[in-house]
Amino acid sequence: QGNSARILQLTLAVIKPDAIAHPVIFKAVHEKILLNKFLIVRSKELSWRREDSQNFYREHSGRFFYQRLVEFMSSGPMRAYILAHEDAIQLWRSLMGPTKVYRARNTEPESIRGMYGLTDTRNTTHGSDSLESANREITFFFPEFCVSHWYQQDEPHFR
Ligand code: RTP
Ligand code: MG
Repeated sequence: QGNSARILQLTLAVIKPDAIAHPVIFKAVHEKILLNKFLIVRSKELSWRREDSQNFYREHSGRFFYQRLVEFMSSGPMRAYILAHEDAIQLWRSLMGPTKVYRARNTEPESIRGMYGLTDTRNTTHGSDSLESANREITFFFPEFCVSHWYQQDEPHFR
């Protein structure tokens, strides 16, 4: 990298209840964030009520796994992060690996889901999949955080 500035992008990452329930797994995932030199802009532990879970996953409301997804995501505490990095969205999604646990284990055994995913639903982490969803999801988890202000600041963009 040297002195060259790199443009940072924000993403929302969540360590889901299945991983928070196991401190060793939580620690391993958190260390992956640090090892990959993400800047942790915000981080908090929180729990969802059922309604929060339904609201967040509205787009999946017709899918066969929706009920179990809603139950699972409101079953216990999770940890949410606003992460900054060059190409943060793509980088975090590649570190997570595929959604389906059999695919993760077979094609990307070193990925987070490959190593720690329990089932297709209890799959350890969430990550935004586009700029639009990152902005929406950051605001969903951190309503007091202003994404556009963050991007307008010079200071955190270049390090
Ligand atoms: P995410 O939105 O959480 O980053 O995951 P994704 O794009 O990789 O997966 P998506 O298809 O959007 O599904 C959202 C979450 O629903 C749960 N899920 N369960 N067959 C199942 O039981 C099933 N399929 C998906 C997972 O928790 C997934 O992350
Ligand atoms: Mg998705």
